[in-house]
Amino acid sequence: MIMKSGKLLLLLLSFNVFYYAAVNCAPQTCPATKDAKCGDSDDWKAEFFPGISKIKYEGPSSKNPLSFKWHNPEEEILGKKMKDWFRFSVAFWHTFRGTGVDPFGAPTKYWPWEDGTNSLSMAKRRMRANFEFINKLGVDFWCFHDRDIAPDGKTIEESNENLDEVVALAHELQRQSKKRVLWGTAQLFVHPRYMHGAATSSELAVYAYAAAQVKKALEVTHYLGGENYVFWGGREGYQSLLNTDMERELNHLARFFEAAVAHKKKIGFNGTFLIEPKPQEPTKHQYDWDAATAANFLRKYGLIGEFKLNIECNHATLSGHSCHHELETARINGLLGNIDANTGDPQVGWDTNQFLVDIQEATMIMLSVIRNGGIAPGGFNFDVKLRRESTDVEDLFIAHIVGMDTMARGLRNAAKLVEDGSLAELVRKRYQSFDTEIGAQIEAGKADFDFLEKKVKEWGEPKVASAKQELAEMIFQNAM
Ligand SMILES: [Mn+2]
Repeated sequence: MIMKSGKLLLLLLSFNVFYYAAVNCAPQTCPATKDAKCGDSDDWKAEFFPGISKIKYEGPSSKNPLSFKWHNPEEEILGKKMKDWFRFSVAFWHTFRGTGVDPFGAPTKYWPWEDGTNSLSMAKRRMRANFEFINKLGVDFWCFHDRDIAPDGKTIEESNENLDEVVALAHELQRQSKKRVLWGTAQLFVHPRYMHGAATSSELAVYAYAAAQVKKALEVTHYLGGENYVFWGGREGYQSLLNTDMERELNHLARFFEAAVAHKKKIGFNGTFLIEPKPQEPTKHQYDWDAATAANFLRKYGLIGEFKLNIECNHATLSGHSCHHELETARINGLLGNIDANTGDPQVGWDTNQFLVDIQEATMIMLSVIRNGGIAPGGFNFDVKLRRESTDVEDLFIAHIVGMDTMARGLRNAAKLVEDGSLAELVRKRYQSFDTEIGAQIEAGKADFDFLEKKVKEWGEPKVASAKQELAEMIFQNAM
């Protein structure tokens, strides 16, 4: 019973958003450098990551943990630079707001530049750290939630002013570094006002508040040159159908998205809108359950041309699918827009947001991306956090490096499979009975049941060929 309620608590609470509580109970850090560096100012005289220089490609034989072994950004694979296949992005919320707090334990990470507050000056110092990090890591993009980069105010006006101040700094840091926003988003799940949801809240005033927050988040994403905008409906779902008008909530969600599309056009924002499916956690049932559910929602409400999907691998496995399945479902519906490159743990039942280090999984992901002709204007966002027990500053780099190297190995392997062609040939052969005149008639919708019944009488019992699954697995594995 204790185990059971513990697990339930984890399911409800494990998204890493408890830094507000965490910050409040964290000791005032800046231990060694308190006088020199921390305080009311966002000044930080020294480097945030001293002793770590720009991460370079050193090749597979390198033993240097602060180097790429497989990701060689300028190298061409299948006619495209590796960096352009991936468009890697750092997620501000996990990398700079993650504290290691979990439902049973206090924060474990006290980065030297943090002063234990959620002040505006701290937000700006943290933004400078973000840009030093992405410069040294050598990624071109970053992603953010509004409330993670700037503190919530007492009123929406105050929140917007805080956001404007931090965004102005980010804009200047982007100009200096030539880094870009892959996507922005609004955090519509931490504040208690969103306890019933945001666009699907039973409270009209909360729906309006969410609209105002998304309006501002869209505007700052546009100002920062964001290439996409994401909707992750963390609390857009239900805990019980007994007290929920599901039809009305879904209608409200569609109206909310329509209004977002209208505002996007009004301000001239050309970025792609992305829905991020996830089946549950923190709600019992989230409306954007998986790619197929989200696609059906978009079709029903006539929004199919206005949105694509941001597929997150850990969300895929939570919904009972593989990441490859979700990517293929999005791709064949023309909806593959972005990938949140992470993974779960097969022995743990919640959204652990771990760095993806499984080379076979990375290869399957890259097979989908190659079939999709790439992922731009989306990219690979590291919606990923360090384990609670990983507490060194350099772990932030090591984790991203192994995540990037894993995807790079996936791309190299997938390219081998594409160039070799045996797997594609196996699939082609499997369906070759349809590469006939009658097959063409069926696929064109010109073969009615009377005609097919006549053929069956002519042909007799069909000969059925082997699916050759193990051969497919052998070919796949030989590319690793
Ligand atoms: Mn995500």
